[in-house]
Amino acid sequence: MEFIRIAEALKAGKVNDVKTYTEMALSAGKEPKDIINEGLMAGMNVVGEKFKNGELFVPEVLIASKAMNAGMEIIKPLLKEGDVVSKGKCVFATVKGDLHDIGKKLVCMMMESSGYEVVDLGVDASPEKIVNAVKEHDADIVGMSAMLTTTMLSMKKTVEALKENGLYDNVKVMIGGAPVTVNYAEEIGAHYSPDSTEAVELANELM
Ligand code: B12
Repeated sequence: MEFIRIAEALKAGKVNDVKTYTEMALSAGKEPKDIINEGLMAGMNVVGEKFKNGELFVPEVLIASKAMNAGMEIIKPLLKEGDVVSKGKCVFATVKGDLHDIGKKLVCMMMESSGYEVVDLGVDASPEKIVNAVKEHDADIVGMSAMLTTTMLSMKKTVEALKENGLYDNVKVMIGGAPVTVNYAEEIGAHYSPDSTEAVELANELM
């Protein structure tokens, strides 16, 4: 019952209700990892599917993700080591010269709710910044977003920089954004996904 209430409140983007029901579930003795998996993530998975099918739009997804984060903030300090098994470490960024971040944030959020650890470098990230973050965090996946035809070129530069630094063979590169195509991804040595739900499926295949 507690889990259903959390999932329903998350789907409706009711941030305060998600907080309240999460706290109530904890008071009722529910395990933090069950609250995440059967409450928060169960709700978010439905949101992801509906977004993919065109039944929900960006503002609703952003509000749902805010509700998810509100629940996660309460749970995070209570998680025991081993409760959440990380599927892999990812570094995400919108590439140099590009300030669009709504799509990238959605992808990051879906990856996190699917069990990946995500380091989000924000927008306007240079190849050097991305390379340094991959080194620092020993990343398994690099995700790059570009929304402008002009900034797509920075994706290629970043792949080249990963190669020059001997990192390319140890990391999977995923790219996306409105002007990006599967052909471009193949050309530069990366993997493509058209949206956030398929991005998670792609990451699962690559890992
Ligand atoms: C919102 C928006 C803005 C906002 C951005 C706010 C923000 N915080 O992001 C603002 C107003 C700042 C803006 C500015 C500009 N914009 Co603008 N913008 C848009 C708009 C309307 C929507 C983009 C969006 O958020 N879509 C919703 C999200 C959910 O979709 P998405 O980003 O595509 O992401 C999904 C997938 O692509 C994929 N994905 C995305 N990233 C990644 C990464 C990985 C790794 C993977 C696997 C998948 C993936 O998954 C996401 C979720 O499903 C688009 C129009 C459009 N049709 O795209 C124009 C658009 C992208 N903008 C455009 C332009 C020209 C500009 C400006 C140059 C305008 C100007 N003259 O100043 C500036 C550039 C600023 C800069 N340097 O970046 C053009 C680009 C044209 C081109 N082909 O180059 C577009 C296409 C509009 C148009 N038709 O002209 N913009």
